Amino acid sequence: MKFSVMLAAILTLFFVPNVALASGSMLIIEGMDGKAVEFSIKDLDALPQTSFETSTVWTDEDVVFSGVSLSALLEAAEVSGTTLRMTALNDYAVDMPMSEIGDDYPIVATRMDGVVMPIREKGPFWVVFPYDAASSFRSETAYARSVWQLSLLSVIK
Ligand SMILES: Nc1nc2c(c(=O)[nH]1)N[C@H]1C(S)=C(S)[C@@H](COP(=O)(O)O)O[C@H]1N2
Ligand SMILES: [Mo]
Repeated sequence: MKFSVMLAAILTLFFVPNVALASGSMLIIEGMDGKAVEFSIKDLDALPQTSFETSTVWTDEDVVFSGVSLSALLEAAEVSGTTLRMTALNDYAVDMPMSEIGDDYPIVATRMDGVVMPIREKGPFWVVFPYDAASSFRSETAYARSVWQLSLLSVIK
């Protein structure tokens, strides 16, 4: 076996079990001034973690989402404003008034049931609400804001 192939195999074995599947993707956060900060899943892991268990319209069973609350993330990125645009890898985008962001919801989930989510399972970053906690979270508005494959958060106003 070529050394480079062997090295690649060893690195794969070493990293795959946890965050490697998702670690290629970065979440970009852009402020009104156009300044952008990139967060890897490891960067998100270093911030205070929030989690909740809930049913969803996307899963058969209740699941536990964990990650960083959107408010904590925006604070860490030092951005503020009145309207947040959330954009996905497929260019789906939705705007959310920042006044409707709670302390604990939505969260940018990095894991479902403790496991990182590959792109094909709506990861690696998925904006989710505690849907069971209030009927307002089971609304078309909240579903439209449940952006999976999140790639960019930008303050537009
Ligand atoms: N990445 C991404 N997230 C998305 C969407 C999308 O097209 N792409 N659609 C949104 C809208 S408008 C709604 S109502 C729900 C729809 O989820 P469903 O397509 O599984 O019914 O996901 C939201 N999140
Ligand atoms: Mo929707």
